[in-house]
Amino acid sequence: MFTGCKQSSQTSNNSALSSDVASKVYVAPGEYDEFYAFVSGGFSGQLSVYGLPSGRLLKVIPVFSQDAEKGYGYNEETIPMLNTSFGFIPWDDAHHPELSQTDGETDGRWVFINGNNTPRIARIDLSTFETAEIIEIPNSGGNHSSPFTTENTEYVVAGTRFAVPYPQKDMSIKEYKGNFKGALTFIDVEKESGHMEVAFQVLMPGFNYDLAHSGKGKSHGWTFFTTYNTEESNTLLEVGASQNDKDYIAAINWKKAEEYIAEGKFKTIPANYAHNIYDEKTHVATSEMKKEVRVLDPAECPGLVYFLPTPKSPHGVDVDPTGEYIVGNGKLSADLTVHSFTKVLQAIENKSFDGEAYGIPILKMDEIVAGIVEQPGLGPLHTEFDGKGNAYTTFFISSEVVKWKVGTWEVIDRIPSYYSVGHLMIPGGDSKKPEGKYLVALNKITKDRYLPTGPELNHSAQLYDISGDKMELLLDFPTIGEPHYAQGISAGKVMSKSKKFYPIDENEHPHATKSESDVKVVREGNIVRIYMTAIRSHLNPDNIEGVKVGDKVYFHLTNLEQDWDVPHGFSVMGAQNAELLVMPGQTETLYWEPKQEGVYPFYCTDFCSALHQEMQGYVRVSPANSDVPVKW
Ligand code: K7E
Ligand code: RUQ
Ligand code: CUA
Repeated sequence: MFTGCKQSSQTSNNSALSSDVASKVYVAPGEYDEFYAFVSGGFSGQLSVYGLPSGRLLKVIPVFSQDAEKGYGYNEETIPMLNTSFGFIPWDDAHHPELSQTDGETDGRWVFINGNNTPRIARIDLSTFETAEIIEIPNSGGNHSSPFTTENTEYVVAGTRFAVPYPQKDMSIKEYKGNFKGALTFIDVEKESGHMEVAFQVLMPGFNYDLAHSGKGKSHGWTFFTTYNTEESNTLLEVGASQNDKDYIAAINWKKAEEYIAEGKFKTIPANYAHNIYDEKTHVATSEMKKEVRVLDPAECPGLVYFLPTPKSPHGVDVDPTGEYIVGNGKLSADLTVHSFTKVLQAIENKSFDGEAYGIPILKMDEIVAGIVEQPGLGPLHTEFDGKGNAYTTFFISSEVVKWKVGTWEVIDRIPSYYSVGHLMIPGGDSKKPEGKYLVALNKITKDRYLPTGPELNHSAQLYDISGDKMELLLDFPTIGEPHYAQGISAGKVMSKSKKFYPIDENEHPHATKSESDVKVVREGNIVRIYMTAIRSHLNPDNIEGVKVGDKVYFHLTNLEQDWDVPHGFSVMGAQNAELLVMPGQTETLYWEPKQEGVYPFYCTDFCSALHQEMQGYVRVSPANSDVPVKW
């Protein structure tokens, strides 16, 4: 029997919430949140932005997927952003947002995110909250251990999940072992502009490379990647990947890699990958195809890579704020293994190896382990830090977050998650300076937490207060797509840089119309370009004649507003490509192929003023052989 609004069994534990919980998440109308949270959109291909502690959704930034709401991937300016060596790919699976860092601290300039399926890394500019750049990763498959940054954003890394033939070619899958390779890619990020270039790849054995994190402090200069399927099995059905009771964390000395590159110890191999940049001045994206990549072979580069044995298919690898401890979250293990970076360096110096794999030395596990967190839970996936000497690990199977002490390895608190938590996020929790006030658990299963919405429920995030000794659950909020990782940053670091509009006199779009007196319609063969402006409250020109069936029509709409939050939208009846949503001072282009004669209305799609409904007009479409002249 239905007994009221509260679902009886599962939510009963909410009665344990203390009475001041509501005030801890209450952000009064008109007040700002304390933190931004950037949450991956998983299979939505996007990145969502929330305020913490309120859990309010502030924005969805389209990255790898077309977004009709903003015209992203539909307008002519952003279509090239989704170009790849496989053609125009308007979808991806986005997993790990990662904020740029300076001196190991989040700096609020950019956030990077990986596309798994068609290997790509995007950079989002946090002054505009727009995707500024996307680079494809060559000879990679399932770009999962990405895009973790180094301490000064010298690089973001992109590790392949799947080993693939390198370079790609047709061959039998049965010949996987020894022939398929895993490329770990280091992408150079330019200090000022943030522009990305593939600096080099390290060609690794055919394992699966799952996750990564770079060193910091004393381990600055190194990046750690977890591996699974170190048996190099081409099938993971049944036993498959879990035969070995230890897999490895691959430790890459990228400073050493830079030396080898400088000495010319690399091979240049053919590669085919797209690099797409959204130009800051024109607001037009261009796509360039790159043709080769520099590759380092660890067997020929001593000191470049070491393997750290780590029990049972480690998933996340997380480095504590000092850079000393490297946590391997062995997802099939009951314990958490923590390595000491100091001991790793000693073992390397003593050449105390336990054999090698493909020329890569394997360290002895008992010589590098700093400590073991014993039996903290089941199915550890990811760990973050609060900057006060504590670590927090998610346990997928036992569905909880466990707090433990770095150095003593004792469990000091645990709290359930609803349900089956994957990643977790503490603002700055993977940097040198965590802002350890809140923790967000990103859950895989929602079930009875929200009003039922049919078979599919939005994934749930949960906000915990971690400022005291005991973790406290404060809030549930739904997310978009599947949230894998997230990043958080105190609001002040971002909002001070946030742009309010684009100065119209700096608009260098090739088809901009900077004044209403310059509007026009131009025919070149069967191409018709309509140079239109929008300002409250008219679209100009609003009566257009001389377009014919079969023409290729470009509406180049410039928004002349110079004020915060006054976009104008645009679409025309029968438009094949969604709409435009043009920011103040910007120009965007809607491409349209009229298929039938008639008179077609168009209008502004964003309610912008009292006379918004008056922002409308008509375009007349005449038969292909008509002699109606172009007029406006
Ligand atoms: Cu653990 Cu793709 Cu980071 Cu999801 S992965 S949980
Ligand atoms: S109109 S305010 Cu369609 Cu009522 Cu929107
Ligand atoms: Cu412009 Cu509505």
